[in-house]
Amino acid sequence: MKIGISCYPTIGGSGAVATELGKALARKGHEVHFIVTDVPFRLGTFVDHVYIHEMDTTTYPVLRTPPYDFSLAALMANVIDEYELDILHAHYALPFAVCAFLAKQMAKRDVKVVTTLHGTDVTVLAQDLRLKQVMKLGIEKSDRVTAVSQDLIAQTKELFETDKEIECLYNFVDTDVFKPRAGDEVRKCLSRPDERVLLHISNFRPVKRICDVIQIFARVANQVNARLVLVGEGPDYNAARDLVHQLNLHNSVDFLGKQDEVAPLVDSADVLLLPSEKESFGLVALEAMACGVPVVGTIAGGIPEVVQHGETGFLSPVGDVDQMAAQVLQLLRDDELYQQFSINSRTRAQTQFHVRDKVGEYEALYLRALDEK
Ligand code: GMT
Repeated sequence: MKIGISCYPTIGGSGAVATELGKALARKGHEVHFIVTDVPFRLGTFVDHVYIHEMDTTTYPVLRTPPYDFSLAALMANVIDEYELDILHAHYALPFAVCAFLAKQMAKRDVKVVTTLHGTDVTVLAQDLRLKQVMKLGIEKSDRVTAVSQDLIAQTKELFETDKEIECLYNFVDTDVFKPRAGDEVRKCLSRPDERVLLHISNFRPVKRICDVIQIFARVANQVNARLVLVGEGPDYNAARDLVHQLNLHNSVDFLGKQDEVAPLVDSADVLLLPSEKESFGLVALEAMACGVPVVGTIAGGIPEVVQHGETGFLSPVGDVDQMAAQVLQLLRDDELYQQFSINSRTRAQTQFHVRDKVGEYEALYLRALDEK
């Protein structure tokens, strides 16, 4: 098949999933065209059968804002016709599904539009009633719609009051890349030999509750020798730094900023913390599980569909930092329990969320879309 993919190329779960999907499809011999504003961060080195079409938009003094979405739709239409695309896969309802709808009207070729909902588009952007109308159009005019968890499907149906069929296609992980610690090199750089390592990776948006991460760590570090590694940047970065200083934790908390390649960091951790208040899936939780790293997080959104409470990690109500700290301590103090959770985590990632299986599910979905007149 010839497949176009449009996504946010910046660091984040949706961009990572879209890019890994494109790479995996290309490795299976499909022709993949990324239609993007920048080269996606996870693309890495050259991949055969992958083509990048970078968008350029018009700026002119009379235009108060560049017509970004129209430029993207026009580029999509060009790529559809020029490269004879069969499928255009939009990751995020806004703007990509809407641009794809526009492109379909402009293109001469009958491309099928598949939209994948990743969460923020539905749970945050749809709060704006004007955007909600536009997003609803994008969703309903797509030939096929998928969401990354059952929870996100339920939320989408309720928020948009739509009967549109939405299929659940879980995110996936390459368990050859995310695997239990290969060597101790990164771990040695991150921490002292006697320290336990807690890790959090996110874009530091308020929904990630970064201050809860620090409060959990403060309680854990009070009992055991531990280090907190924070990866990412975002709006709550300064609040996080302030809290670390206020709690006098600056000698045991490291801010690593944005990192393109997270696998060596994830596999160096003992526990991943994900205390989000909204999370459609939690890709980083899956990546941790693939590395055999148990997750302590919240019963929020799609997290319980990824992390099994009492099997691969522990989940608590949002904001219950005391309980989450107690759960981290339970894992760190009980070697047998820790080993069992670690094995369960890796097994679950390999059997339920393997890239090979999920890419096969996307291919089947594309073929079903193409079968429809
Ligand atoms: O978590 C974020 O804020 C980034 C966001 C994104 O758009 O990349 O992640 C969303 O999509 C990921 C991939 O499907 C999911 O794993 C995240 O759970 C989801 N984030 C939220 O729902 C808050």
